[in-house]
Amino acid sequence: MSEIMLLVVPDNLPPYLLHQVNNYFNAVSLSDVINDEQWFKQQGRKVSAILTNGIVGASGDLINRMPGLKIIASNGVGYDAIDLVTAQQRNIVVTNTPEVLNDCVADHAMALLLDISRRLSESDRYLRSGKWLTQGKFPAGKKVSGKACAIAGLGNIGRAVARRAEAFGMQIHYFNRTARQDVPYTFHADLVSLAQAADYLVVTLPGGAATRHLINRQVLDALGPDGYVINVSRGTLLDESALVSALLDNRIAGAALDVFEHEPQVRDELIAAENVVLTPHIASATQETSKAMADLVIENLLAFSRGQPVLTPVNFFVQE
Ligand code: 8YV
Repeated sequence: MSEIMLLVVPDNLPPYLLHQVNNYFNAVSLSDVINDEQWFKQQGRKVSAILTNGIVGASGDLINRMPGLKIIASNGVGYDAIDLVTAQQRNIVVTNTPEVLNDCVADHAMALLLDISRRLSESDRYLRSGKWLTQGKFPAGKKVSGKACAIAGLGNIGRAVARRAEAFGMQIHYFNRTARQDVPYTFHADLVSLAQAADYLVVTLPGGAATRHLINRQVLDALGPDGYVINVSRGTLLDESALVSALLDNRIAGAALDVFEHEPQVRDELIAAENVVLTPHIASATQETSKAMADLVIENLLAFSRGQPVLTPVNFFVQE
């Protein structure tokens, strides 16, 4: 067991990760000490590592309560909830879990896309509630194959979505900070132009202040009454009020969402709407990928504890 004192920020670590953490480190749960000033005074300086995830992250206040902090290891690819400015000022290494979740997040994006378009969840509700017996055949959905899939953010996850959409014979359009030379897809320099070209607008841009509400009323109107929006990134990307009014006014055809502005709160209007598919932030959450993410978190922390370079540091200067 490493001598490192590790503060675990989330309450709900996946069981395998929790097991590994307790196996390798002297771990303390934040919820046990959060209001214990005495603990922070006496023990806080011994904490050299924080384990967190993409949702709860680590605030500047929390980071600054631990003068001996050297590493923040996050169980997730997105690090928008971690105060990188404070981490950088304090020379704290931040690690995340890139690559290992690309396939599952992209699979989930396609599952959402197929579900909202072919009305799978809605038809499931229809059957279970007995309406097939009383009201007859369920209304037709929309064909997916051959349509335009527009991807907002062609990073690793966006490209994994594009490869899957290609297999459905879809035309791929994308928006990215810069045009990519290594893909045959159609580049759009802005999101309105991307949405105009889209039957399905799949959001895979990173979260954070710089991308907040990029998918706004203007973009949704450009998507139009036959277009669907699918979000597997962060709820902050989508202006949810604009989304709700676009859905209620039928200015877009539907939305399939894995992420929300105020998780785990989800707006009543979204829950009530039939042309919406909702999943509780599970895009990466398969048994295989959860394990791969957990293993990477532990490898990063073990490397740090041995004085070796961490495997997947967040690059403070290239924030895609
Ligand atoms: C995780 C995520 O579920 O990778 C991310 O950024 O949002 C998800 O894969 C989240 O970090 C909770 O562990």
